[in-house]
Amino acid sequence: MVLTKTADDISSMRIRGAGRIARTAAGALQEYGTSLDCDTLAAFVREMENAADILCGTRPTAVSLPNAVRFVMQGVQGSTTLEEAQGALNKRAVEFIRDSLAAVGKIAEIAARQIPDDAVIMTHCNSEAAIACIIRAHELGKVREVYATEVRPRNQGYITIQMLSDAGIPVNFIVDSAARMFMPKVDLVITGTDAVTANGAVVNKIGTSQIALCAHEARKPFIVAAETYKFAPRTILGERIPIEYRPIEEVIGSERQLPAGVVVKNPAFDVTPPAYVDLIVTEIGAFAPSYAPFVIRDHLGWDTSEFQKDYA
Ligand code: RUB
Repeated sequence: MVLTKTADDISSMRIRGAGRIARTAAGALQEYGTSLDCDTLAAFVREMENAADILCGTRPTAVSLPNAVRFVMQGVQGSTTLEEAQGALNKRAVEFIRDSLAAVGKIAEIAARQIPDDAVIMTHCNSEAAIACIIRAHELGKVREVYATEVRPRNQGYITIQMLSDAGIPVNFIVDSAARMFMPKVDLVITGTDAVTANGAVVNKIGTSQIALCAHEARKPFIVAAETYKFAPRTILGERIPIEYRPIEEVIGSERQLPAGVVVKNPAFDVTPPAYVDLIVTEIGAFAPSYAPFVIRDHLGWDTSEFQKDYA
């Protein structure tokens, strides 16, 4: 079944990166809804809610996933007839995917203005939003070279260096632990994000916070490229972003024997405090991390009374 396959592709990271995960989930909901043969609105909503739960359970950290699912499902849940629900599902899925892709272009345009001429840029992990910013700056003739990290244990850095090389950008490929050594050579750091919390903290690939710390120490701007659907509404009520821990085989490989009692830990993400983030660039503008609650309240349109009932 397409839905189960998509869920598996996301949890196994064949589909990865917060934006792509979100668009894939929206598309999977649309496809699943189209394949359903329900007689009543209630049955359709029930099936769709189950599908939404399956998708949201695949990766816990990227808030883009529940935000995308919620956006699409609002159309289904707010309908009064089966036909209306099916129409709303299609419309909202198409809208989400279109706006998500457009957001990346707008972010790139805004962020490129922040990049000085002859810039040396560091990036971490593989973020389509961050890479779009670098490529746009390169098109404007502003990029001298990029330092891209390897990103242990899943090595997303290889995808990044391929994308940058394909765009004709000179790349230095470094191991994650070399970030501080090369920080004096860079003008700024750009990463993407899986979630921005209400206090402006940035949750991104493990190692991001170390790089942000190094950038802070070296007085280099740390810029985050974030579509507004990467902001985490429920953090307004104090909820924390769950950090995904992945299988230890990703770190040690299946063949390596460890001494008895050694515990391997493999967190996939970490949290960069707002104090180390200079600018968050979204499709609605570039601002300080302290603006995060306003994005959640005013732009995402989350009314806290909507989920107050969970805490009643
Ligand atoms: C990917 C990652 C990316 C963000 C943003 O982690 O941390 O920086 O998801 O990416 P993983 P994008 O490889 O574990 O999914 O800008 O493409 O949404």
